[in-house]
Amino acid sequence: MTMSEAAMVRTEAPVRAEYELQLYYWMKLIRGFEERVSRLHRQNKILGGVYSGAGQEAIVAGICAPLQEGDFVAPLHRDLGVFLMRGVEPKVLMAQLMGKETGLSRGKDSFLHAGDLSRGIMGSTSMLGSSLPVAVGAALKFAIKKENQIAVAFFGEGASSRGDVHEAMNFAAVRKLSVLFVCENNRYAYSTPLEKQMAIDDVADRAQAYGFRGYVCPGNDLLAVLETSERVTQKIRAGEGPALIECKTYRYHGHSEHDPALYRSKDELLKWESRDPIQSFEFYLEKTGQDLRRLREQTDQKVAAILQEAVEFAENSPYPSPQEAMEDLYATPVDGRRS
Ligand SMILES: Cc1ncc(C[n+]2csc(CCOP(=O)(O)OP(=O)(O)O)c2C)c(N)n1
Repeated sequence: MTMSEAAMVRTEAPVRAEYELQLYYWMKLIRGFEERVSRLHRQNKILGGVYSGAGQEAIVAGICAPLQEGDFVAPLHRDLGVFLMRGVEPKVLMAQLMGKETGLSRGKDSFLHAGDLSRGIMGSTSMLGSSLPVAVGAALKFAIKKENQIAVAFFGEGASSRGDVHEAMNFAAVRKLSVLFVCENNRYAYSTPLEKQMAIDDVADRAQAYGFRGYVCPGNDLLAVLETSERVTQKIRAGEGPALIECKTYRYHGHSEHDPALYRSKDELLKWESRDPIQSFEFYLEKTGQDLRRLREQTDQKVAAILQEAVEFAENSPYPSPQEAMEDLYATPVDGRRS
């Protein structure tokens, strides 16, 4: 069963249990992928920077789970899990990260600006917050064409202090567009702690100023994120206009793999690691009667096999030919002429 099929029938109890197991698998796959990429980065096999989202998997899984085919997503630089959950094959994503011809941009870029418009995944630019107006534009298209899809824009609390973010939220509210803004508040924007760039506690409070609802939820708690995103996406799809979900979380690694994150204490990291999204969800699954040891073993084996295949595929893929540098630079005119 695909994620969106499961989402449609998720209210029936046995299906719901199956759905939760699938989300467990997704979180494990995303964590495994993140950790493998960090290792490959140390082996100098990854093109460009690596911005690990380890520790933030419950947000990606919980927000993406109720999405449907045709919805639009604008992920953050830390969201490779969004690519996986929206259907990009792990091996293609790995090839993208290694700059290989078989990757999404056929070797022209690192992960940072990767996108896949065939799956409604917007590639971000380096400017923080710049993808939010694009997501709002996608929602404007849905409104004009009377399509019942939604656009999801992920951003960090650091980006929330940027002008683009405010313009995007204001416009989305004025036009009552179907946009879900998702703030992954991991307490640091590079080395800048929350308190040094925001005079309020919750980014979600900002929504009210534009005329829509902001929700705060514990971002390491998959069930809490899921419950909020299911409820809120339903409202958005029903035409109630935009909403903001702020998920409180923490990134385990530094801003990127070259950042040892000496600006935060070991104690702080330890506290957040003790609220690990995967372990917390395992605790829940065990309480619901799952044989956790078996489940963990099976899932780890499945994830390891997928990752192995992805790495082998990417490593064995060629780098692009020089000619490739001249391809896909401009949109092909409708009549097919290039001049
Ligand atoms: C407009 C702009 N300013 C600064 C930067 C440099 N920069 C890249 S990521 C980052 C921190 C982002 O923090 P946040 O938005 O909270 O997301 P996080 O990385 O914590 O997930 C900064 C300052 C940038 N890319 N764009």
